[in-house]
Amino acid sequence: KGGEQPLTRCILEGDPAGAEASARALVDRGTSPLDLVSSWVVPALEEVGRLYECGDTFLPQLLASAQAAGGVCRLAEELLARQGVKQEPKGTVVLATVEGDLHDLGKNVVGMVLASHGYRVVDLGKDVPAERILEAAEAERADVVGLSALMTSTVPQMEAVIRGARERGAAYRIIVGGAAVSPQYAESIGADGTSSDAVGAARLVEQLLA
Ligand code: B1M
Repeated sequence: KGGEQPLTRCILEGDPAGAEASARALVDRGTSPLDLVSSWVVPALEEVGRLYECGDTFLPQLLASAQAAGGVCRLAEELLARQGVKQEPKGTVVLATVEGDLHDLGKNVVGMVLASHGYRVVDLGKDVPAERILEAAEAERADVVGLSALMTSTVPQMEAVIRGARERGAAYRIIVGGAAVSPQYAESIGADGTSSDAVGAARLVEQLLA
């Protein structure tokens, strides 16, 4: 959507307070929490990423933009939690960004969309070692484990988790995603599926658990 929206501008400029105020204004005018993230935050971050890749913006600005976007995501999560998905959860999804990788904005969006689709989401955070993911998956009786990685240097960690799960004879499914993951790569490491966006991830989980 248009670059004139104050929320887009505040994320691009890395202004967390302004971003939150603009997000609240959008919600007051009827924007749903999920729409806030998918229609405004994700496109703004994509633009930030494009500027960074072109060398038109630098790491400190990137960090500030990520903070502004993260604040809006937390607000959306709070609003979603307040709306409350009351029915019995359709299943449990354990989510993590793999070890060595600090990129968690995309994973957080995936978590939000899954929660809004009625799943219990156990989010282990970012930079999570394979062993911890495997232990949590067992302890939480996961139906699906979702792994996110944004860097070519960290995607091999996904393979480590999948190998560990197979060695343990785990019954849960494992899906992978994030900008550094291609469908070919997902297939080559034996993942049960991949998706390039959060709504696709929720659809994938529904298919796997059908
Ligand atoms: Co970094 N970073 N970063 N970064 N960063 C990338 C990933 C990079 C591609 C930028 C670039 O150089 N071109 C590059 C990786 C290069 C590579 O390996 N190929 C990179 C680098 C190099 C780095 C540092 C090394 C920079 C440095 O320090 N010199 C450093 C590494 C830190 C580390 O992890 N150890 C670093 C740091 C950071 C920040 C902390 C500043 C910040 C992250 C803040 C945070 O996440 N809390 C950051 C950001 C913001 C980016 C870019 C610009 C944007 C990522 C983002 O949040 N996108 C990114 C460039 C890019 O991707 N174009 C870049 C928005 C988000 C909503 O999308 O995460 O793709 P995304 O998630 C999507 C889908 O991928 C999918 O659904 C989401 C919603 O639609 N998805 C899944 C994600 N996970 C999924 C899981 C699923 C299914 C779908 O199933 C389980």
